[in-house]
Amino acid sequence: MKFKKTHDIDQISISLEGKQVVIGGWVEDLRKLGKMSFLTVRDVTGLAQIIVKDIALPEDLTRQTVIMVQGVVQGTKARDFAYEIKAEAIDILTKAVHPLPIDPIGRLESNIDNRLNSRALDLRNQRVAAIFKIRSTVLASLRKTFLEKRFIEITTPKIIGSASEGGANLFSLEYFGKKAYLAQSPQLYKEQMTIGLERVFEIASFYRAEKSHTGRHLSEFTSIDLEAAFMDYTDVIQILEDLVVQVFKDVIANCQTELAILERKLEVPKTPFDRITYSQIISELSQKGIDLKFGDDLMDSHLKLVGESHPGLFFLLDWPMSLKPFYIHPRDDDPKISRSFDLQYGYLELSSGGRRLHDPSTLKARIAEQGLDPASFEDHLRAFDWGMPPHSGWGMGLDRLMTVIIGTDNVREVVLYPRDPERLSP
Ligand code: AMO
Repeated sequence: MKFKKTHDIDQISISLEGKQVVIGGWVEDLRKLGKMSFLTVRDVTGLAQIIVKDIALPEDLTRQTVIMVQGVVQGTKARDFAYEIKAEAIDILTKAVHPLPIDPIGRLESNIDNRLNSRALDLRNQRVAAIFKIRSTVLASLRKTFLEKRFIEITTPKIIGSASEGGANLFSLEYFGKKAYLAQSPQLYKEQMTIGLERVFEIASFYRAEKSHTGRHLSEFTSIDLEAAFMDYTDVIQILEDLVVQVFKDVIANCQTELAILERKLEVPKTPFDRITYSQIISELSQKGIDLKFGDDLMDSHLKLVGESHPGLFFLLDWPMSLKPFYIHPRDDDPKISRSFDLQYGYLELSSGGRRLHDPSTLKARIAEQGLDPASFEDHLRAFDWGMPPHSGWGMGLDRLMTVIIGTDNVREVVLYPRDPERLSP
């Protein structure tokens, strides 16, 4: 690099007229008009017009080549720009080799597979970059709210020795001669952490070996997890509602440019979100001619119908115990009903959670009842003899939340390098 970059493009304005600046970026467009050339150069913050007049334009300057431009800020007649930079020197840093696998400006549409195969280049498309800038704002917003509510951020292991939730959806791997698994959730660890830290959260990747080919399932997804001592499921439901509303507010406040690029009009969801019980849903479905008994799971086709009558955000509460994992607590007034919930966006499940069993003997009985091997929960169960407080929590898929914010039905759009049964690279 011959020059030292002085400004991001959005830090330059006509108030710097006559001043020398150095920018670094990628050639987006290139037009020659007689002895003059116009370049547009983009960095992560914006697009600048460069006028090349008194110096020679480097030969073979291809689109997407990385350059640094030293020049002087001046006024412009161009409609789309508030200033231009008259180039004094151009330093070519790395040439982009053509033909490029996709059109990074998005003038020519590429299918999602080609785009994902060239993801780094895909990010030069402003619509795609906007999605990941919004994702960063969402993460910052979540952390801010968790910390304000006095939660402590934790990091739990992703390589584990036995299944955390039971079930068969685990990736296994060889671990120094032993069998290990990739964690499908931080469930057991986050529960244990309520002993020492009381209120915890984690935002991390987890792994599900499900052969699902849908717009909402990935083999590796980002989970936002919360667990809190001395709270019931209604308390953590309220925290989840506050958190989601704050995310919308922060995205609206901080991502106007990105939302405009995406042509996305986002509104703060109305509160309180509806709280609808499983039994209510069963009777709604029966009015639509679907006859389900208490204890039947809601299949995709049922959830689609539910989503038609409840298109926005709502909590689906009080699922039958028989449909819930071993750690979920029953209601005192009816032990067949659990203190559990899902957060739905129409038919899409964004989060699930509930009050947990904290009494070791009840928990052991539930593990056996569900046909799980108590031996594989030995380490976990020991902690329940050390003063386990009553606690509740939930897990929410960040990627699914992002699809709601962006307005897409494919989770692959909001994950940089999605992993699914067909996709392991790049
Ligand atoms: P659950 O299995 O329902 O609950 O997962 C919680 C949330 O994580 C997201 N999610 C996924 N997102 C993308 N691809 C997947 N394959 C995938 N699987 C799950 C969903 C889902 O609602 N331990 C409990 C949570 C708890 O009770 O605290 C759990 O993992 O948005």
